[in-house]
Amino acid sequence: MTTTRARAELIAATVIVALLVCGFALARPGTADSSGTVVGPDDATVTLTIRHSHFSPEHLSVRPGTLVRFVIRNDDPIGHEFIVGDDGVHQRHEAGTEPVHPPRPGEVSIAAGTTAETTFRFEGTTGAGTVVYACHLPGHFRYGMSGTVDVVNG
Ligand SMILES: [Cu+2]
Repeated sequence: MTTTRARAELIAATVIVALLVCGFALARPGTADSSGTVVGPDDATVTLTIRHSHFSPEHLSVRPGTLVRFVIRNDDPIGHEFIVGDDGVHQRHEAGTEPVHPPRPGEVSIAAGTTAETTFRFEGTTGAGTVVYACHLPGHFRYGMSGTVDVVNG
């Protein structure tokens, strides 16, 4: 009888620990994937992969005000860049002639086979909206090397 009770208590304790671990994993901020996870409002890290001149994932959702650290792994045998920002930023880079970018918030070059990172804060002042990230090396944006970030309230 004592053994049965002890076993029942052990099972109950195991279930509680399992639930706590699952709850922690679900509530844990700072991670994101392409499955529709909303990043933020706490600071977060998003990992992007470049392959065949495309970003993966190509879509993210972020809460306003979130500071996102982008870690971008370039699996291609050629260099790329990661530029995130408003329309003006993209127009400047698409028309620009900078072959390599010094590290600026939201702008980084990623040499072939390397990983680079940059941070960007998605401000909430304009409310909900869409922010684009892209590579503006010649022809890459037109080829489809871009993605979108939905800045979502709530
Ligand atoms: Cu590119």
